[in-house]
Amino acid sequence: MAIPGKIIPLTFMAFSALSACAGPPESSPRPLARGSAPVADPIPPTDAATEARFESFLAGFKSRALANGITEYTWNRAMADVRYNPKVIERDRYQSEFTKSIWDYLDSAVSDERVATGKQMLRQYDRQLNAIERKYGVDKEVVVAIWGMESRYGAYRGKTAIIPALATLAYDGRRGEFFAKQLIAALKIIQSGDVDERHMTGSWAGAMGHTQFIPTSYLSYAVDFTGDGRRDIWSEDPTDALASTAAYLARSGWSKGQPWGVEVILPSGFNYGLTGKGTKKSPADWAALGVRSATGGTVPNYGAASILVPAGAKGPAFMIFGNFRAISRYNSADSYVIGVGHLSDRLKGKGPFVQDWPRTGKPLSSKQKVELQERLTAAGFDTDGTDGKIGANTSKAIVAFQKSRGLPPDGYATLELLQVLRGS
Ligand SMILES: [Ca+2]
Repeated sequence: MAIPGKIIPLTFMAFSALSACAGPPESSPRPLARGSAPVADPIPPTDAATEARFESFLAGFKSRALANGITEYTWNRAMADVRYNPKVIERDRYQSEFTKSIWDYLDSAVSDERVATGKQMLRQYDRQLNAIERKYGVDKEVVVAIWGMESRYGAYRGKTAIIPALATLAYDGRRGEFFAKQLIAALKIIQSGDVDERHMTGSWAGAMGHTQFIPTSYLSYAVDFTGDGRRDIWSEDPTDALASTAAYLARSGWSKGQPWGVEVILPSGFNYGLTGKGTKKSPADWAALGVRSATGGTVPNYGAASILVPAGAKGPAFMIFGNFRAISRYNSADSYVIGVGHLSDRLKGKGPFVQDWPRTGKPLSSKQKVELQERLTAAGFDTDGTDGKIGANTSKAIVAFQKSRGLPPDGYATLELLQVLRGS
């Protein structure tokens, strides 16, 4: 998820994680596995006033933790050395400003190096990956692709001590309630005996281990695949983490044998009003509208599909299936899902995209997106709010505006479009 060197903004796994799974009782702490997690980076100092406010926040938070089933013993042990981590807040502020075009993102997400390393990992962990695929029915290449995206195959699992990081973010309050829940979930993990507070490391925003599970996702989906009684996603051996990711996708509705999506060519004169996740048709119905596979032939009937044009009419188009949604439970950004999907295809030996991206265009900044929404709404094309995020309502408004001006209605937000609006 959101660790340094990763590109997607604000990425968090399944907010909707459901029940906490019943871990082993906390009364019997077991010795930790050998070769365990990286040692956490030291926490830089902060001013005394902040530290004091933070301490008093934690004193208040303790009763909430206890009310949620955390024992006095776990709290005292896990919180003993917790300090405010100013670095985490720095990262949090920086991350929220980050924007990148989808092609720049995919260039690094699915680099030749990442494809080559992924293939090497498929060979190295062949036995474990085949066993995981058999058990969960999720393509091993997809699991490995997520591993590659989340931590560069385990190389960047993160060395931030998780409990202080989550406590700092819960105290900070920008997304305080989210991180308060993660903190309680993290304490539950420690209480279960799967890891101790010293070995619970990860990225600054609480994502942990090879496939960067946040604590609530860990509680819901992590599995012990090695059979040592411990769900260990932190140590060198990636087996439990990879199996946990497969379990997560299986529970997110993964359909065996179905691709995430297929690159397609849209016919000239295609109605871009039909693009987006809101419209679903069978591959045969899309074929009847002139949509064909980019690599030739017809798209097999994998089930109901939508058409995505992530960079507008001038870039590649994709026919996406239910498994696109399953991957998006891991991280909801379309570019992330396309990155995982494409990397998995490359790991299966398939080639790069047939169509190229419109690389001359620059992505809009958050500020420009807000301006676009304001101008659209003022011009009578309601975007239903101006949050700086281009969602379904804004796309619809753009399509309506483009139609009114005789522009190709692809619903895609560009600087050119903003300039047209500024001139109107
Ligand atoms: Ca294990």
